[in-house]
Amino acid sequence: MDNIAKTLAPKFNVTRGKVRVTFQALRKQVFFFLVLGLFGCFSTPVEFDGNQAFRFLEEQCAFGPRNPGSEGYLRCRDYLTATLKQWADTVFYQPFQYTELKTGQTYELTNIIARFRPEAPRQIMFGAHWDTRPWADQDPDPEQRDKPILGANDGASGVAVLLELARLMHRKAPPVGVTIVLFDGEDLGVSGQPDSYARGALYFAQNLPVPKPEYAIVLDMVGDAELRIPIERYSYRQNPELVKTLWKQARELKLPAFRNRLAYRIFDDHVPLWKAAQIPAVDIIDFEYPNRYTNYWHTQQDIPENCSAASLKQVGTLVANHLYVSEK
Ligand code: 1BN
Ligand code: ZN
Repeated sequence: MDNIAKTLAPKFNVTRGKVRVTFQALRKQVFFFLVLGLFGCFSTPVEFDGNQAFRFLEEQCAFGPRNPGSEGYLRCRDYLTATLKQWADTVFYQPFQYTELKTGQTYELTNIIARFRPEAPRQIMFGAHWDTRPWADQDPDPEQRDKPILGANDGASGVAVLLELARLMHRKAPPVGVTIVLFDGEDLGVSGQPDSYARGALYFAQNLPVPKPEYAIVLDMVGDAELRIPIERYSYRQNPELVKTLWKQARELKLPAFRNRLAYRIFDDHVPLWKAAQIPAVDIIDFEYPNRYTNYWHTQQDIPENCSAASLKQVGTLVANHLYVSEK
């Protein structure tokens, strides 16, 4: 018997034919399981490398704007595919078409899908959009509004966190099966027509190429250097339990960006996942970029300098701990 087994083995006393466990041995056992239980509750948080995630953000931005059809888009698609292939069990494309409303142009688009432990009985999913907006239509300078954005935050940030999560899952297999979907065609929408956004998520949900996951966590605009993430309203409607679990976990992990209040309603990739496939999806999004007084969203100011490794680390820490601690 090894030492632990010896410590745990109760000492028996035989009195008038009855087997009795001595009080001392029982006390030792209770103490041991108490300590074990405490370690179970407060297991070491998983380390997430925010600096590495930030390098993934910079690498995407180094291709320039990644709006559909552009040179940066095609080169970035190859980069994301090759990067995920290093770590995932399988990587494949889901091609689709979309005719954009502003110019009438039809685009060939691609969702990029990477799977980890596809044989596992339980399956969950993480998503982020990899395309960037073809127009900086919110830019204060009218001259800039027809030019594409760089999309450091709106595009690259969510993907960067998921690439680092993929690298982590290669080193330590996740406790459940995980599908990462990098959606295309999220940002070809026109104002006032929410259905013209999130086209890749809609196509994915209408043509599920993987077994339906139990739920999805979508990341968008998570790189803002002034990160504040309230609870997005569609998320709370679609999956209140997951929202409560995530925001509680953020409090326990002392991640100050996560704010315990309900805020805006954003038609993002999580909405078609729920509407078209009943995947209860939650969006982690900071829509006030950088704050309520200034707006870099859909402008030429959506650049790496306005994002931070510390912000990516907070979001990555939450999703990694959710995956490895809550789902264990
Ligand atoms: C998020 C980032 N979205 C676009 N870029 C989704 C969105 C759709 C936000 C409509 C506002 C309005
Ligand atoms: Zn956008």
